Amino acid sequence: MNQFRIRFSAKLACPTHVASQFCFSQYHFITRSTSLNMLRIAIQKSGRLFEDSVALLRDAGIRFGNNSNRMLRTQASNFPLEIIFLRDDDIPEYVEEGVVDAGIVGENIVLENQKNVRTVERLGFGKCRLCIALPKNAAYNNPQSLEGLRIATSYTNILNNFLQTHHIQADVHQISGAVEIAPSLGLAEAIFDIVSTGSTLLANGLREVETVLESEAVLIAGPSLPPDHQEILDRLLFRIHANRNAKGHRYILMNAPNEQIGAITKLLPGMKSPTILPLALEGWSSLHSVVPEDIFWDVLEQLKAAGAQGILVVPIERMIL
Ligand code: PRT
Ligand code: ZN
Repeated sequence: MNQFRIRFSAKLACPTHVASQFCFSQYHFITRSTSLNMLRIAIQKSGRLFEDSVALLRDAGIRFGNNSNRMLRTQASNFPLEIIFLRDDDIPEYVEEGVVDAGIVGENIVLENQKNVRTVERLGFGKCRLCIALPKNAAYNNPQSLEGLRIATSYTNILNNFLQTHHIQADVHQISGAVEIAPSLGLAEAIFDIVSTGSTLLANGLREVETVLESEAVLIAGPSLPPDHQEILDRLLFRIHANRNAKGHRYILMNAPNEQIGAITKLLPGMKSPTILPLALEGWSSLHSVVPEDIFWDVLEQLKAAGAQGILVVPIERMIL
């Protein structure tokens, strides 16, 4: 074990040996990322973000083994990427320290942990909101209704920011789990926690009164990466963007009488302009274009009304703008 490893072994958290000088678990053998000529990315080891994080990388064409045998790191076979599996709460610190170059984690964790990291990309999964909730019959008009209340939460930094912004004095109680039961136990009059469907609040007789943060999974990176690592991150981002663009669009092909081409072309947003090819049938053409998913059905109806026939809609695998 070299000195570098020993220095980090005391600093980084392992789930079972937090800040232990004498722990020799695999966590403590993760050295600074700069020593490797590849990008090192941390994703959640298990939990709500694990599957989507793995899918994001695999959809980007990156091949690696899964962590079904509870391994802590793996190397991609076809891209200069090493994947480290961590608890989500530890990811911002590992990124700040430069032990990993990048990480995928909930924005709620990034804002709460207050580490020196930059958000490179919002990823569109792991969506949830951080809300204040009160017992369902408690009065609430505006944030000032929270004055003097005891509020239970695991997100004290985000909550304190919100209270300060609204000049509210409240008693913030930090608890690490099962926040929803705090009011029924008489520990607090309000809670501040993650809500997704709202069913947990409902089951505990609570109602959401204020949304403080809309969160989703984000890709974070250290404040400045070595140029070769930044270049690999840019390549990864390029692939993520190509997939996202493709998912948001459909490729559309149709036949139309030549006299309708002008009207139909006006309806097709396309990437530049539609491709128009003559059909073997005199007076007819085939038009090809790309249509954004969110306006797709409206455009389809208008195309039909404008005389398009034999309309085919095809999913796009990758789209580079
Ligand atoms: O083991 P590790 O520390 O890595 O994971 P964890 O247990 O701390 O986190 P995990 O896997 O539960 O969540 C990871 C991330 O997913 C969170 O940090 C959020 O960014 C995001 N996320 C999305 C959620 C939810 N949805 C969610 N519903 N995180 C937690 N919840 C919990 C919430 O705490 C509450 O208990 O689900 C309950 C509420 O859900 P509803 O649907 O009843 O409203
Ligand atoms: Zn966690």
